[in-house]
Amino acid sequence: MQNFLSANDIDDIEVLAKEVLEIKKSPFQWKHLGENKTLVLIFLNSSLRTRLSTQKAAQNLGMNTIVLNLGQDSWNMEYQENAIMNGTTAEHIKEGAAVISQYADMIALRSFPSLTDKVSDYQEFVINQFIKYINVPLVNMESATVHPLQSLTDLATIREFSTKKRPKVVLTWAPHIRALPQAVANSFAQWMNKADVDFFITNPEGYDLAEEFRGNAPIIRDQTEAFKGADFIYAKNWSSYEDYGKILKSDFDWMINEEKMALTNSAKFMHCLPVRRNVVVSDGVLDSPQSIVIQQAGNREWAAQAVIKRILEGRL
Ligand code: SN0
Repeated sequence: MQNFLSANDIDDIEVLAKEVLEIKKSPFQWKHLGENKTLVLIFLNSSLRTRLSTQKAAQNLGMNTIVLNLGQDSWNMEYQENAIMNGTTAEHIKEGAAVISQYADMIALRSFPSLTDKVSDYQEFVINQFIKYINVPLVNMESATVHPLQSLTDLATIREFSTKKRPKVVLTWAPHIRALPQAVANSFAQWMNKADVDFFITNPEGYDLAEEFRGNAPIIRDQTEAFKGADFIYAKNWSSYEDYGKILKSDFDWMINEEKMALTNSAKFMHCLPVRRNVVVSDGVLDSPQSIVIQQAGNREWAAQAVIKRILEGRL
């Protein structure tokens, strides 16, 4: 089955990023590819960009789309095998997933981590339970550990805005008031490690990402040092992986501001959104011409279209 779960499902991510930018130039020439086919989008969590861009991408390819907010519009799903279902869950994933795939030619799923059970989250328990019981391809719209549609968009956006062949790209941890998943940061690191860029990570102690995602990327403890000469600043908060799901110390000194951006090589500022103003990043940076967050979000549509198109063509 051709699932799009992470960078590991793609032979050459740079080629796919090029396809994203090609599709952007002329997106409506494959209307017949998805004719009479249906994409069911399942959300276990909130979504704005992913919800809209993935539907629009599928529609650009001629597909029908159905959106299901699981547990809100439908029955609460049970994921554990051999569960005695005398509690709050009314439908087991065995029937639920099998039934959904009766109506779908492709399924897209968003399922955030629990942030309490590290083993289950990092084994991708929920998305794997879906994969086990569906019989159509699955597109990951952010799972417990990764957000590949976002990362593909990020790589394409870097290529679109870069004046250099090999730009310096810095992933920086930023403050937040809530414990957020590591997925966006994990995924960005995984893609950047495979891309033709000079990639660095800066985060406070205790916030190192899992080795399987950060790879050999240098971790620089001094944020201002990391920013020097950067061509792209990619900001994101994440909760601790080591002390799993915890906020160790809300260090608001790590907010991205104009002073820090001035240390860079006129870097472009990127964030996956939603972003909390004046917590993660100052108004001054977000409202400056250096910020490309809106263009980045716009590219979500073409990235989703590139992935869905490849699956429809059977060449993911
Ligand atoms: C999610 C995350 O993984 O960090 C989705 C990002 C695409 N972000 C949030 O949950 C932000 C919520 C908040 O309260 O700011």
